Amino acid sequence: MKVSQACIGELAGKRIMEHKIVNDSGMEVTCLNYGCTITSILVPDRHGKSGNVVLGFDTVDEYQKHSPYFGSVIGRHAGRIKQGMLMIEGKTYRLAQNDLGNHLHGGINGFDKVVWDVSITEGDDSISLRYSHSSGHLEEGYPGRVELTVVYTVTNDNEIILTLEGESDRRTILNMTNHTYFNLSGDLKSSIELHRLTLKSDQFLELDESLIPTGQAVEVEGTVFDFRKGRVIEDGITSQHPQNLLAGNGYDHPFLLGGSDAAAIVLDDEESGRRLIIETNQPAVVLYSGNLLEDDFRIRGRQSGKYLGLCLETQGIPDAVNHPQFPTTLVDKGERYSSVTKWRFGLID
Ligand code: G6D
Repeated sequence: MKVSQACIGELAGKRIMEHKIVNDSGMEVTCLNYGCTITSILVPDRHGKSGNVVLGFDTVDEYQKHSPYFGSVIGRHAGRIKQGMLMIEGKTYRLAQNDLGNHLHGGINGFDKVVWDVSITEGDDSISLRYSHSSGHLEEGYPGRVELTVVYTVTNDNEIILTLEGESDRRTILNMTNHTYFNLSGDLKSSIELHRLTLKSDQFLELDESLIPTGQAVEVEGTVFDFRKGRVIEDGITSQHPQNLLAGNGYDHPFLLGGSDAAAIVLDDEESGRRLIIETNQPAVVLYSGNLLEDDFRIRGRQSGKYLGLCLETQGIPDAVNHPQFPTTLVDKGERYSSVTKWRFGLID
């Protein structure tokens, strides 16, 4: 395996570092310390032809101008929090309201817009990029000073292991994820309507009109939210189910996972033969099918637009602070928050 690095600019007095990791079978992963952003993942199709399977840009300027979180780490809290209102130990905190009066994805200057410190660790069969950042008390309104690390480990088995960790000096909330948009066709050859998802989840969370969980978990049985035996994304795009219509003709929903790593998530693209298998220690995964992707910019030459990529954001449950029936996203002083997710790229059997 080999890793190379280059400085591609400067932001707020810090160097923007690009790292490119190539494993022994030719898989190539490129990342920036701007938002711990994964900008490109090159893996082969069934004919051995390599192609990029994620949405991303080549310049930081494009990320700043156009990116709806392409490939970036999200925090302190992924998803929405109603009206940005956070009550902890009887004290109310007002988080940045950056989405129709609600808080979304860590606020105006969330972790996706931070220039992180970065170091490299090389192992026999893996190379890791270790990003670190200290988020100050009351940044974006969140209580607590939090020391954060994000580690991306690329292995010779065509895996990327994402380890998102944090520790706070007082009780706060932490719920991080990576917001990569996958498109397994390779180099955006087609959009993701015919991608097939298999997800062993019995329930999804109903959303209200501002896309915040109502607190109601809904059985997937008999609906286009039932991915237990595999289903193409197009079913939710063409569906008249009120929740698909509400999301802008598609999915934007948290699905509850069984809490065990056995709840593997499998994404297939029949055309190219590429397969992505995701395992996680998180209680939920948000499936977002790119319903709201704008079409006023280009992505490496290809016009952007709805359904050009889909996200599988493994995480805690959005707005859980306002729904005590959900697993909590609160962390105590000195408690180690740790989210571990593994992406494994291969071919459909
Ligand atoms: C929209 O509702 C969706 C979010 O789920 C997504 O993360 C964002 O676009 C990029 O706000």
